[in-house]
Amino acid sequence: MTNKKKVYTITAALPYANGPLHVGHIAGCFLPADIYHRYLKLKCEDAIFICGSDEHGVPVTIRAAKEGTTPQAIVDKYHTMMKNAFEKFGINFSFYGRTSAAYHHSNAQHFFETLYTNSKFEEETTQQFFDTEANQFLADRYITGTCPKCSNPNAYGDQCERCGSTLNPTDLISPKSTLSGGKPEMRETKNWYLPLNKYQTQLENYINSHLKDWKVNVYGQCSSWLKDGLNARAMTRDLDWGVKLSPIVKDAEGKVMYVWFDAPLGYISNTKEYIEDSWEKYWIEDNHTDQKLIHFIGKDNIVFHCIIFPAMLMAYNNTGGKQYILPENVPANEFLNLEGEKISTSRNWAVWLHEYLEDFPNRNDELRYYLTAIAPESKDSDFTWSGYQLAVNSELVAVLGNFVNRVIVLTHKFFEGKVPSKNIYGELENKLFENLYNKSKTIDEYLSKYKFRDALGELMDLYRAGNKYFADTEPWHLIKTNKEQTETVLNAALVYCYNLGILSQAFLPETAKNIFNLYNTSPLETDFNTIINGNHVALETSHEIGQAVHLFKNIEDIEIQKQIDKLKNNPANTVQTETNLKPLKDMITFDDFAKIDLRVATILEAEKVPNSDKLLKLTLETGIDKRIVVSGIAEYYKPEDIIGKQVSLVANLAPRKMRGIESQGMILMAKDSEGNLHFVSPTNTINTGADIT
Ligand code: B3M
Ligand code: ZN
Repeated sequence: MTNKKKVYTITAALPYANGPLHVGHIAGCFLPADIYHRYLKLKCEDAIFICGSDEHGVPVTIRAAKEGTTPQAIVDKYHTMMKNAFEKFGINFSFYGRTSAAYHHSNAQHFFETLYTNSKFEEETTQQFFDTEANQFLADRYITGTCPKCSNPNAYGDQCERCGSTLNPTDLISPKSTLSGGKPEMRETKNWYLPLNKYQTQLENYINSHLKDWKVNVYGQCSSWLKDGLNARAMTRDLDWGVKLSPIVKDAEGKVMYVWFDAPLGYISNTKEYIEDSWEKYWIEDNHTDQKLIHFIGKDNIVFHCIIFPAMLMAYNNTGGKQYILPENVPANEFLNLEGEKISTSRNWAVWLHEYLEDFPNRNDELRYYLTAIAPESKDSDFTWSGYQLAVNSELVAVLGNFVNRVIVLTHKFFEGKVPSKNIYGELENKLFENLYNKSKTIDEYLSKYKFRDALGELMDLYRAGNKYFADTEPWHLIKTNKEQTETVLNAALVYCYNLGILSQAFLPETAKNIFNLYNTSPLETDFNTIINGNHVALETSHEIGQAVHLFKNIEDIEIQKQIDKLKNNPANTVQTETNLKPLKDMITFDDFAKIDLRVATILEAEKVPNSDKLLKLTLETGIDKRIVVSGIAEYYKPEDIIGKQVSLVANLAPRKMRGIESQGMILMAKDSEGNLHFVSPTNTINTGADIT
């Protein structure tokens, strides 16, 4: 038991091959997974990092229909695009596969067959919409109609995007097939269900055993699902795009596996394809191995990884065959927003990874840094271009790059580019290294608990301490009076900086490599462990280092403005027309209009109005006074996110009491087609109180 050898399988959610990757995907799971995998490798652990494209599911077929091509052509295109972007960005998968590959189909079929022949499925016949013209059953997304709740004429069979209600296709008033436009008819169809209820107790025990080591958001979602009681869920669909059921399944004509049945099996197929001979070491229980399976995902995938996939594995294990291990941890992230709004691929409100790589060549670590520093680990977070610029300029350039540069430059200036002798370290040096040992331990601890943001913060503190050491010792003055002492200072700084390079590898791999290049050397495999075990890696006296180069460059305002313009001016965001425009109001005269006093105000404070889901109480600076305005925006903006925001204020509206609070004016909001409210703000920051004319 105690001598079991640990092995790790790290997975990142298989991205759908129906569009390119954006920063939300990267921050959500790929980057933390990559950092964690690199960290395990630095610790000399046996770890593999498995991912691949998720190529099935209705979204792919819809995309294909839209682009007038086949699903295979769509997934070929996006699989290649994503794989290239990952490679270029330095997400270092051990293996990146795809679920349309034959090896995955046969693995998923074997799994399904095993459950089928061991009677682990329940067969159920239901009525479903069928398009007689297109001659196929209709997935929920293929049916539109009028929403019974809000009368939106374009609601989907699974959801109304205007009022947010979850729907069944049969709830729609006058349903229509999106394939033929015709009225679908009801037909009987048989599907195979996994009775999740049969695993309720086993799942409860499993989830409860992780009360302490799983993130609260993950554990919380799971227990609330379990509390509601689990039902049987269909694991097959009437579709022709997906993994076909094997021929031994009776009446399987025209059916494929539900995409959430085959996709998680992709983790296994891809491992098998990667290491055919030793895949079982990572997935199948045995007496001498302690397997750790860690799934990095976004919060919308929690139930699939923590309930449904484990239930599938439990069902398989119950057949008496190979015994699969269950996920050890599922450190799901929350969402990353962009400039205060939800990332939306359809509105093109996104920072696309392939575009970033083109616009900011050789600046991978800058994005890795910023996305880790703002990682949505425990709540949603916001990517802003100005935040990115600030992180690069004031942290990477001013703190990290500056320290490394000074170490190298001073060594050349005073000691011909050779590591000077250490002489005897004094109090300051001992303190410097003591801090290094302590913080490295903390970094190790944070990383082992998936707290990447905190770990990175500690690392940056170490770079800051390097700058502080220079400020305290002033080698540029010291050299004039005490050469021996200057040797000690630069020896300490060089060694310290090299050790920081070693610690930086998991977060900033390119930067670490650049540091090692500057030092004309590279670390041993065991060096990371040396440091986190409370020691440091020394350098040989007289070892020659290379010439200084700047590791990072400032990001100029103009580069940031270009990105913001690109976001805001893209056609999908500007000429998006409302589907349900309201009719024009009666004509008014210019004098009528001129009565309205409109001006720019800045939000100083914001808080929720007690007992109201909708209202925020805002304190506004108008330039001439400070005033309270109550605004119905609580569902769209969090108080803490809007401090400092400039808004348009109707300043001469007669005061009104709302929930006992006097509201002195009204701020203008624009309502999008989904009913969400957005501030109407100046495109550049201007003086508060400015007239809106
Ligand atoms: N493709 C959903 C997503 O990308 C899905 C993940 C599959 S992981 C097995 O959000
Ligand atoms: Zn609705």
